[in-house]
Amino acid sequence: MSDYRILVTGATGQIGSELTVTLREKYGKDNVIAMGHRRKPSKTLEESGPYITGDVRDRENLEKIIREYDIDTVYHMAAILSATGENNPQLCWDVNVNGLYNLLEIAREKRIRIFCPSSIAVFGPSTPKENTPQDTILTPTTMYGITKVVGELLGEYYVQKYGVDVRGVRYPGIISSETPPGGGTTDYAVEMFYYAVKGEKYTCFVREDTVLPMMYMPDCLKATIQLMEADFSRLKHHTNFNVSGMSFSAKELEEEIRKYRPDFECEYKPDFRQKIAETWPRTIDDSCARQEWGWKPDYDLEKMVEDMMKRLSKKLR
Ligand code: VAH
Repeated sequence: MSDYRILVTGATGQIGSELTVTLREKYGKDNVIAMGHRRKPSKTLEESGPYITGDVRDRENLEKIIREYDIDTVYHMAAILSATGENNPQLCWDVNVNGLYNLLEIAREKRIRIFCPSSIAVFGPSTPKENTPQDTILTPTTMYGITKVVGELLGEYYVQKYGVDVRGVRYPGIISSETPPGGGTTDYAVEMFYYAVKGEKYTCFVREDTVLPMMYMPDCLKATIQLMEADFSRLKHHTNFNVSGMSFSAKELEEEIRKYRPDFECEYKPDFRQKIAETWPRTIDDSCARQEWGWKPDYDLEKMVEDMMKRLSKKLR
């Protein structure tokens, strides 16, 4: 066990839900407070430890929670993702920027540590698409991407100006079997599995030749916790580490899944999310994360699909 006192915001989300359970296994269930907002928590989440509802935009209530639960570390997973963010840019800004600002101000006063995820959505059409560097042009064209650039810069400002311990990684698309994603451009890479296992035809909302950086959930959780356990004084970057597990096209994913479901059918009907996907990189250079805190992914496309098909076949039986 440990003496960490952890709050996970966005604990009912795709990453937050599995991160909460993993942190509870590692640090003790009563040391990890899960906070959700609108989405109802799963039975697993509710039964695995303390669960509260809250809104990261409500600074007073956030301060009260951090005080009452004696929190010293926040994994700030609450966010409006790229596709939802384009349908409601004002809400996206309010949650992603004002929510983080509230936490940073509390962290400045109470000396708490913050993990705040960024995303490959910080890159835009003018960024090199292959082997995208750690330090490069950030001109995102989505409100979500803009809020993540602001988050990286605001977090770094609090590191330099106030010595607050703020860390983050630029998540690629995350694939998982427990909690479906909500409102992301990369959601097709999860939905395809569900349709294949249910024996239904899938209509993919990006083109078959769309290639994006992706990561399997076990690697996502490993990167998150590994960065938070690294020696902060050894980090050159703090809030914006490039990390990646693999890159593949929607067609390559379809073909890998078909090795397990030969009758699986997939058609491609790009919608507004195709335009978002086209502004993001195809492959990522994550050498800084590897050098500064020992990052190394465990899953590639084949290994991920094999594990996902096993888990979903059991879950959806
Ligand atoms: C999204 N899953 O699609 C998120 C992620 C890189 C993509 O940030 O918006």
